[in-house]
Amino acid sequence: MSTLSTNNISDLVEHAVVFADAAAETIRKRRAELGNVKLRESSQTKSSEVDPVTLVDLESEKLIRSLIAEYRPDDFILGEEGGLSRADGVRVAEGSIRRRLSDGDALEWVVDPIDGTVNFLYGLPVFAVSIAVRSNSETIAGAVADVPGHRVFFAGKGLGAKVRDATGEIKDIHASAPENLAQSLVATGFSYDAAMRSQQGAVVAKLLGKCRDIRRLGSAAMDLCLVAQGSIDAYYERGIKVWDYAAGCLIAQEAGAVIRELEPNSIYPSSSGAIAAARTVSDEFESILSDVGVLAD
Ligand code: LIP
Repeated sequence: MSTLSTNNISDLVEHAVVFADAAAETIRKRRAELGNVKLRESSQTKSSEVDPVTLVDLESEKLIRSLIAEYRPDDFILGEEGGLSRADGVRVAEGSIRRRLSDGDALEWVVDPIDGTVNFLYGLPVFAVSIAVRSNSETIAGAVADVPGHRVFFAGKGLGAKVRDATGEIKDIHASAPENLAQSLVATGFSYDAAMRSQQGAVVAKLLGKCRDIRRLGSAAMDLCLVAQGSIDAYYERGIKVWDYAAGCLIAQEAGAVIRELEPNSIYPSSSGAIAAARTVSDEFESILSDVGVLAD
């Protein structure tokens, strides 16, 4: 459990919101400057031909890293594009970083500079900046900026979940309370690996008849924030990374949802993932996910 005081956690949340906001503003500006053609020309691929990284992903992470370095230079940052390093750039062996993080005497900032990069590339309005702060592997602060929506979701451990909307108004947010899974709107996502996507499609086929409907929005961070505000009743996904889900899981949990980080298992040997569900259907949801192989160990 985190030993940081509420004041410390509030301060971390406040800075995560400011940093996510700044990155979101840059992303909006740069997309307008580059336009579709130059944006595509600037993008490369990573784990597969359909896993893109754009120039703006890199610029966003560079900005966020610089802001964190100014605020807490001897913390560590795990970024989707830049990996794990000390915030101020001082070289530290990964083993030493892991020891300091597991000892809890340093904080880890987990950053996805653009979550939903494919949507960003195609101009679809569902992509976010996700910044989580973890102490000894426990997420204690998180902010997710909905870039097209000009709003920021945020939460601190034990402090509840909130959203600052496009007008600047701040509201508490709460997960939904559907009667049962058959009445629940479920969100999920799919891997960049074609074989895994086919497997995940077969799982969705089994699930579709057991819930109200399925949504595939393209950003884990946004899926989790929509669970937090009650717009999605339950979410699950395999094949995502900690930077995709860390902040969103805290926000959903602080909004009253039941969350679970998923370790690799026999069905998905190389894949972690996450689940977030309204409390009224979480047991039924996890039981169905187990039946269809998402949770099989
Ligand atoms: C994305 C996730 C999404 C998943 C996509 C992709 P990225 O993250 O947020 O839930 O379905 O395949 O992994 O790559 O845009 O940061």
